[in-house]
Amino acid sequence: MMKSLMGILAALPLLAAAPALANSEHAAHAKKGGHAAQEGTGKAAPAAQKPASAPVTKNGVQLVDLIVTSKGFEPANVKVKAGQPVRLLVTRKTDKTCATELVMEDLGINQPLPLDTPVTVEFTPSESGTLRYACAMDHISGLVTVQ
Ligand SMILES: [Cu+2]
Repeated sequence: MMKSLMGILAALPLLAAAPALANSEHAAHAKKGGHAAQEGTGKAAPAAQKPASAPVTKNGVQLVDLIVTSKGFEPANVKVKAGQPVRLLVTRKTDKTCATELVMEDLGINQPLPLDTPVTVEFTPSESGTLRYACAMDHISGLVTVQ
């Protein structure tokens, strides 16, 4: 009885040290991975470049302004809360890209984006996750991160 207990106690410092090592390795790996992901793919990944920005909430509706520029949808990644209505106000400000509509397949949304005209896209995300939207040909895309 005493001996096995001693064995467990002796093992504890090892166990305690292991997660710390694993964490620092993981962090380094994640940093490397993120960097490589940005440089590696030739295809633009606008969602990875900017941190998600939080929307303004008014009368229980999460208001998100999106503009379409030559760089794509800006911001390309927005963060919203699940279970609360979201209203995207999308204004296309360039005629030089093919992003003339916003298609969000997950929600069956296909919203034309007339030039220089704000249009609203409304939905209520039911669960946390990532909603992707893009132009009709899926060249230019953005993300709504639901938490
Ligand atoms: Cu396109």
